[in-house]
Amino acid sequence: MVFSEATTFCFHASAQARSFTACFRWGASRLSNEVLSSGWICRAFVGRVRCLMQAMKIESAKLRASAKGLEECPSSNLPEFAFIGRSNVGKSSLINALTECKELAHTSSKPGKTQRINLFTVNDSWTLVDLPGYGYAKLSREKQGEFNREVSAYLTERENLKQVMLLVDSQIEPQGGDLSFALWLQECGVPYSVVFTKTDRGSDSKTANHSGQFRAELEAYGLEPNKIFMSSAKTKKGRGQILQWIEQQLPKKPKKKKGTAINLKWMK
Ligand SMILES: Nc1nc2c(ncn2[C@@H]2O[C@H](COP(=O)(O)OP(=O)(O)OP(=O)(O)O)[C@@H](O)[C@H]2O)c(=O)[nH]1
Ligand SMILES: [Mg+2]
Repeated sequence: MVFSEATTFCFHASAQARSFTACFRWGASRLSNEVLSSGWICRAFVGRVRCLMQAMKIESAKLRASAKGLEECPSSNLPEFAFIGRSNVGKSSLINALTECKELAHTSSKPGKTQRINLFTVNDSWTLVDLPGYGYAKLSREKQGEFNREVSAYLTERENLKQVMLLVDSQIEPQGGDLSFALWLQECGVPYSVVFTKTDRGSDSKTANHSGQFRAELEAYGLEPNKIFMSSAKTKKGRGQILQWIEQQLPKKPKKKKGTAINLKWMK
């Protein structure tokens, strides 16, 4: 092929390519306009996301035991999810928000309300555990020491403990006590996740700032929680994500086998 022929061919080819591209663009824009204007793709997408995000349905939640220490905790095969954190961080309130039972766990604006290991059975298949908080200055040294011993024994020796949810107040700057607790959990090999609480209380930027600082501190200490959640017991923010994640940690229920249809007509 000589130069001129080649140029003509190139011209035709590029003209064809342009018209093909134009055709394709036109077709694609018609298609996307129609699809979008009908709302079909949006609805399908949102529906799929909602379906994936659907929180576990809470059918029942009841107090199983209120134990002074590990020895008093009834033995159980159900997976346990224990809530720990500073006094007043919102452990009992979050348990009530998750189960949608306002008075399941006792809450108070005064710190030091929960003083026992409270076990709540949910859907007869898993357990939420409300623990006494740490760092309540007004508690006598003796009492605080007793709590620490009992809670530590529970956290390190309870065989069916699946995950510790370490609650951290999103409205205050990172506290040494919370970081030390995360460090201790990691050193003991106890699986844990972090849940920032009370996100409704301050502006989004304040919440993001404090939680960001805390995450940076975790990283600086080489701490790696399994998950990090943002939550509010008041607005129920994070409820869906926490429940969905808990559900993923539960043993899978065996699927019911479809029975073979038996034809009994021949017996007549
Ligand atoms: N605005 C707001 N207040 C909250 C939230 N969670 C808890 N609170 C309030 O914080 C206070 C303490 O809540 P609790 O759930 O009793 O805290 P706790 O961690 O169980 O406390 P202790 O049992 O003393 O360790 C109460 O006045 C709650 O109403 C929240 O998400 N938003
Ligand atoms: Mg409490």
